[in-house]
Amino acid sequence: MREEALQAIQEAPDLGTLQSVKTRYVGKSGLVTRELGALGKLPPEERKARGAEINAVRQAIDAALGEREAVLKRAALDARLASEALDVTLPGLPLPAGGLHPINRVYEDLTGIFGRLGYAVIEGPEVEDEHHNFEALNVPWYHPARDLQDTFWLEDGRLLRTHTSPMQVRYMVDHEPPLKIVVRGKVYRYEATDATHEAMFHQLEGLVVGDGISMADLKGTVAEMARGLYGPTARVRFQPSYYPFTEPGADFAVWWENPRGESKWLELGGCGMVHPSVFRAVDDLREAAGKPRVYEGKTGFAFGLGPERIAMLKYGIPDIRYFYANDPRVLGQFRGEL
Ligand code: FA5
Repeated sequence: MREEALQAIQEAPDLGTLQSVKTRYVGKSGLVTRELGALGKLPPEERKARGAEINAVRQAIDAALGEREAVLKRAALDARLASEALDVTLPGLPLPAGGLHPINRVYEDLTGIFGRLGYAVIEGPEVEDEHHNFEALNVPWYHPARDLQDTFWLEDGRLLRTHTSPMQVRYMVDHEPPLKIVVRGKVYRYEATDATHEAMFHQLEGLVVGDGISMADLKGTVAEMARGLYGPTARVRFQPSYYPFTEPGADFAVWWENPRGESKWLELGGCGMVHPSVFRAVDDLREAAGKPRVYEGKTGFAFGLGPERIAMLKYGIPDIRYFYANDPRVLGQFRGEL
């Protein structure tokens, strides 16, 4: 039995087999254990010699089991280490990298410029109420200017904001002058789309309010923005225009040219001095909220522009709809660039 057991131990190929060999010989009802149990049935004079004999066998088996177990454990560990080894010299796998959407890159440029000029950068709700989007901005329901911004109405009477200007009102209701903010975010208009018009697009709104703010400040600020975008020789042009929430109002354009010699006036947005009716509407809302009226006698300017126009020229994108079609051939060109 001894030789047979030792051979089985030596030949056990893995720890599982070794365990069953162990059970077979020295387990609770193993062969050796049973022999030991049977000692009691032997006549006393044989018992001692037989006991010593079996114990020697058991010791030999235990020792062999211990050795074989150590060897097998070592082998199992070696195998695991070999299979889990990392070759740190292998070149890495390319990971799919995202990138900033071109509109966000233009926003980064713009908010960088205004951030350096000390403006706070804020956002606001895309679902608006009629009062903030129109009424408080001096556009009552019968005003023809409502036709200029065809509106997506929601079932509960609210709407998708048609411009970022309602944030002028919200911010002034919550803050006292002086203040300087730019608002970034999406706006929506119920419009037929074409190469330069989308039903969802973006705006950057600016608002500065204080004492003695003038049209000269507005022009200087827009010129500074243009220099920030297009360098120190950038030129801006203002043309009289009409917005119910400004008086006077203007449209502004920036002279754009690229190294290939292409150039044009880029109509960027609208601007003007904040209309006194807007300050009045803000003070009314403040009063209703238990806050002091603080906007009477203040002056300020505001502007709103479309970053899509800037991005189309900057990146040579011929159709605004490419920005939002989620075509990887377009957006993939901006991958990995931050
Ligand atoms: C406004 O939305 C005013 N709230 C801007 C403003 C703010 C004026 C503060 C005065 C004071 P307008 O509708 O012109 O104005 O839009 C402003 C800019 O948004 C446009 O110059 C253009 O760049 C962009 N824009 C307008 N409609 C679209 C459209 N459908 N698709 C893409 N860009 C558009």
